[in-house]
Amino acid sequence: MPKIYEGSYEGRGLKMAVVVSRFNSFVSERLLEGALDALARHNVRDADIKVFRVPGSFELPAVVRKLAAAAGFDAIVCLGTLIRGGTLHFDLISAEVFKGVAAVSMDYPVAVGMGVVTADSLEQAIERGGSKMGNKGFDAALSALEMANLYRQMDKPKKGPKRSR
Ligand code: INI
Repeated sequence: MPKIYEGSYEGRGLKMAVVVSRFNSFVSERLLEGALDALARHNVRDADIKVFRVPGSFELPAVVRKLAAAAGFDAIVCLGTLIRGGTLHFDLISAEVFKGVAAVSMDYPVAVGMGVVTADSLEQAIERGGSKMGNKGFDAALSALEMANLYRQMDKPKKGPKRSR
């Protein structure tokens, strides 16, 4: 049998940061509720969760990077809501947010859950904030837990025969 590495959703003892943008707060606050619900259901203690609020999604990557560099967290959950308007603004911000957060997840050994909704309309966004299409904040928190546990497994020292000197 091959040795399989796979993270569980167990959150006991994990230190979590949640970064949420206030823009389109009607949806983003539902994402935050979903993320906190997922963490509570998987045994993360309130005392081990810190929530950071930023003005808009554009500000998410910078704060996620600062938290990753501070190294006190096992995982960071990133939440925001981008809704397409009539100009290029949405496309420019969305691309930077996703690239920026992805770069942090590759530059630092910390798990990052991505729960930024990108929608063509408010209706689509609401569907992803706890209605028809689930809650992307809940999903992002679960992914963050799984990845944090996977990293823990990958970092465990390998068991093997003791070498004689
Ligand atoms: N920020 C969002 O989180 N969602 C949006 O839909 C959005 N739109 O469309 O403008 C948005 N803009 C604000 C941006 O993220 C910054 O906060 C702002 O530009 C100040 O730096």
